[in-house]
Amino acid sequence: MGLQPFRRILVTGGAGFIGSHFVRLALEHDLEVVVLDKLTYAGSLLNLEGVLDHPRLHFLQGDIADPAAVAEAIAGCQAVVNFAAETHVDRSLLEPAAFVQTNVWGTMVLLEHALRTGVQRFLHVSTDEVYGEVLTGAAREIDPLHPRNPYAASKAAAEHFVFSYWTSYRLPVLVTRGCNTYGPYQHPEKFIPLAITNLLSGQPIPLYGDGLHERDWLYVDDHCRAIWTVLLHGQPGQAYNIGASQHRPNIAVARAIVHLLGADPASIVHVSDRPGHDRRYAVEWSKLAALGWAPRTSCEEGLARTIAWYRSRPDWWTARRDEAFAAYYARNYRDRGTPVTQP
Ligand code: NAD
Ligand code: TDX
Repeated sequence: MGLQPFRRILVTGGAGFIGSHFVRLALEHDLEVVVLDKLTYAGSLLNLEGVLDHPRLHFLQGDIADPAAVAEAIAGCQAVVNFAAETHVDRSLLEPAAFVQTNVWGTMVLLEHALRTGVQRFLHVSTDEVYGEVLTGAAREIDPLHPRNPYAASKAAAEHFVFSYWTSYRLPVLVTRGCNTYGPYQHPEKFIPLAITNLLSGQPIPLYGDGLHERDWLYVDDHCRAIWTVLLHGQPGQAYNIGASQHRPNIAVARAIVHLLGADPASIVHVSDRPGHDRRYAVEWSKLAALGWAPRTSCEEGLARTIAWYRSRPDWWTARRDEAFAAYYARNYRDRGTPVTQP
């Protein structure tokens, strides 16, 4: 496939964290970008600041599970990139139904419309969590899926439908399984922005369990370039892992953030563990490397950039953090018996 095959693409969830970075990347290329986003608590037009009035960007507020909204958004598009999802594991433990509705049923609605309109590419953004915990080594794309929390289960279920549309109807699908991603515009419910904004607010970092759970940390720009690479050069019907080879136990990430912010090491507080907390994720990403992609940002460099952004943007995160506390964290933390207080 040539380097610039699409005139118009649909990006669902393009007002969320990774989706909004991807929209910026896509607009650097000569194509029209349609964003369909429900603007849940996790999405915001502010995430698209600077490009919202771009002449090649078309924003539609709507639900991927709503056939009428999807029909309108997908018209004239040659490719779909599906970021839209409920994404927070802790929320999925409390309210799993929303995860099935958006992540599974919403994906089904998109697949149906993609089939009807005959798109050239349907890229579904999945996650390394579908493999379940990987205690040693690294998961390969051919490994079986063993999701262990409701979020991961909904992402795995969606993938099964996506691949069934390849097998059954030859819809040209692609799946990416990215590892833990961080950077500007990430909702402060997720670990790295939560740790940064808590310290900036004079609150401790609540570390689940012993803090030795390990994740591979991918800077958001690298994740977006990986998705772009797969969209253009991936083979239909295939999954591609996206890793960063920047594995760190959570406690090391917390210590790095404390150090970079010059905070008191005693600000790291162990709290009771997340139920069913996956001990370790790791993916083998040579299949994607063969398409010419490699991550460019080290964890240290990415963390420094991310901290600088959150330092400069309390206008972006303060209300989100307060809302998360009010709607969710107060309850979650109370259940965990942590010393964190609602601001
Ligand atoms: P996010 O929670 O920041 O954004 C999700 C976006 O989807 C929001 O803008 C929200 O409004 C929108 N949305 C939710 N439900 C919708 C619906 N029914 N219809 C339309 N829009 C809807 O998420 P993120 O961290 O940017 O993740 C994006 C994608 O990448 C997700 O599919 C997620 O599973 C996947 N992923 C995330 C990570 C990570 O570490 N953040 C890692 C691997 C994969
Ligand atoms: O307060 C916290 N304390 C803590 O110790 C939070 C919010 C998290 N953690 C731990 C749990 C995890 O081991 O930090 C690690 C990262 O947690 P999250 O940011 O919630 O991410 P995770 O559960 O690993 O899932 C993330 O990566 C895969 C994203 O949220 C998913 O959308 C993505 O698919």
